[in-house]
Amino acid sequence: MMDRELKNLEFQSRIDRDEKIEAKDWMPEEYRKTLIRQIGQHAHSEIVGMLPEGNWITRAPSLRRKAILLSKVQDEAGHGLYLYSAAETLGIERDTMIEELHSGKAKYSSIFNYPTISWADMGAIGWLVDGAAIVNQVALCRTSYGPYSRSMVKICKEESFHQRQGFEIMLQLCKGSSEQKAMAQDALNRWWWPSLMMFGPSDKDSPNTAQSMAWRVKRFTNDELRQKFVDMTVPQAEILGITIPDEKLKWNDEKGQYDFGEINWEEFYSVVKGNGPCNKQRIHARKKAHEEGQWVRDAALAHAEKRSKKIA
Ligand code: BYC
Repeated sequence: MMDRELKNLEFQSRIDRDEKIEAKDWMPEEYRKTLIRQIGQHAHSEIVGMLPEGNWITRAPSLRRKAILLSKVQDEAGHGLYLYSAAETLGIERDTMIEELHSGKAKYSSIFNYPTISWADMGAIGWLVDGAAIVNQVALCRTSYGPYSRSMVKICKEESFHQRQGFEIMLQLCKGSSEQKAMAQDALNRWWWPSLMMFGPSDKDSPNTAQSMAWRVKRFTNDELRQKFVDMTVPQAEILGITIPDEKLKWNDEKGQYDFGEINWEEFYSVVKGNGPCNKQRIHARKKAHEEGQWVRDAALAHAEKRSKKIA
């Protein structure tokens, strides 16, 4: 048997025993590539994900809301940093990942290409988008790559606070005037379907799922996680007293889960390809921030060089 084949077999049996793979361990090149792709995309999503909410920091309705939103958005920056660091352990440079985001080569979550047009969108994002992120990320706490799995544990703790703050905004609006309740309903109408799309294409159209499941990079398929999210969220909408915009949504007693309508996959692929309502705006904002931060990177490098000369 070839050396590589043997190594692959050994690697798979470590995965099957649920051992964590660490940065310096041998791994198949395709495993490394898959992780760089997924963790890189995940990191970019956190950073681009700061933009739609950042849009409301200056317009939050009270000082309390402003302080909470500000720290939530800062948390997202922290999540991005843990994830870039986790990806770097696989041998990719952060600069390369950032270039790939800016050139459109690397993806980020489709959800952040939708606009945030009212304060209720801050509630809907926390409740639905962070809610979907938790369902996905709790599963990723058991992913096979050690550095990714450990960063997920820390991120999930903060994410559950984010989800509750979003739900609380929705609850306040739903207990308020009829105009406020209508704002909450409108936000749910606009964010529901894009939130379901966050889980990715349906299993039959997901090219990466089978291999990622075999490597235990993913612990559940896209459709399994989407179903968990729907089952968890429907009772929460009932508490709020607002209606999920899906006529086909119905409890299925036999399966013990909710049935729901078909996702508009045309819209999903169009957003992923760069043609969503805000794709261009988001990449423009990221490039501008990167260029404007050049002096900070230059200063940090100059400082590091000076220190290393002193130590030598
Ligand atoms: N948007 O074979 P598939 C957050 C791509 S941030 C765009 O199923 P995979 C938050 C996919 O990359 C949360 N692209 O892929 C932050 C693949 O393309 P490539 C972000 C998508 O990787 C701030 C192709 O479609 N979470 O929570 O097995 C404020 C085929 O898909 C999307 C993560 O990134 C999408 N929605 O499964 C608030 C979680 N879906 O790369 C909140 C980590 C799929 O082959 N990532 N694509 O060209 C994952 O769990 C998996 O990568 C996915 C996709 C489930 C997303």
